[in-house]
Amino acid sequence: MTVPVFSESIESQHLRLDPSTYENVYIVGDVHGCLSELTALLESLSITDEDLVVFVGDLVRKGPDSRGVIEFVRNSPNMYSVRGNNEEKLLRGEKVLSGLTADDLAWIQSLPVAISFEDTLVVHGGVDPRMDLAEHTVDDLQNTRSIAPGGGYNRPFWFDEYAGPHRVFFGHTVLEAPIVREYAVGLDTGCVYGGSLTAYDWRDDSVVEHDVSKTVQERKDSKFVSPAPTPTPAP
Ligand SMILES: [Mn+2]
Repeated sequence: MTVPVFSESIESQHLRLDPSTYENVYIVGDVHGCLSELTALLESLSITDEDLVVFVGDLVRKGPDSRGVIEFVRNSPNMYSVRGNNEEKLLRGEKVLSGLTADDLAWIQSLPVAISFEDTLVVHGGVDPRMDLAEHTVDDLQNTRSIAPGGGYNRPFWFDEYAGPHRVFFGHTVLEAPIVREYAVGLDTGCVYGGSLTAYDWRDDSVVEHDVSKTVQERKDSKFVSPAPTPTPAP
């Protein structure tokens, strides 16, 4: 088992969990305020207090009920989330969400930027295979996507090149379908853009998707990323 090693400032925002104390373990993609979709997904999974639910961040913004999602996760002792770039925008005052209290913001501030258990690492954006994990900043963990010159949406993305040692679960990059590879599992299937909300059953190694019947916010198809080009071959 490889425990991730971060810089001191990240380590203080790294939550290490023990999955053995939970029955089922699920990791859930970007929720973006879609409380009813989240509730429906968790109901379909028959989640109880004995199960662990970890979110990849971006609980908030763009969808109809960010505050409701915050309340729901905050009041669920068996649920944890990393802080995504959209939570960070609220903390930095770059975006404002009406109705958020000082307590809500303090809770958002308290969220870790990395959660890990066994060989699993959950971050919002990703890890950059060109750097040592210990060199990553909050911004890196929340926003890493393209590692091509010019960045943006140019391939390759970090998960096309990353080869472990951790299995990194991430959101941030909106995908046509979940990406499930040996060392990278992408779970943002664009719930708020009329895609689906995806959970990964960690014990069963399987994907559970909840289809969203209505599009909450339009998104250009070009910004949905296809799972191609070439999956990392299993060694
Ligand atoms: Mn997102």
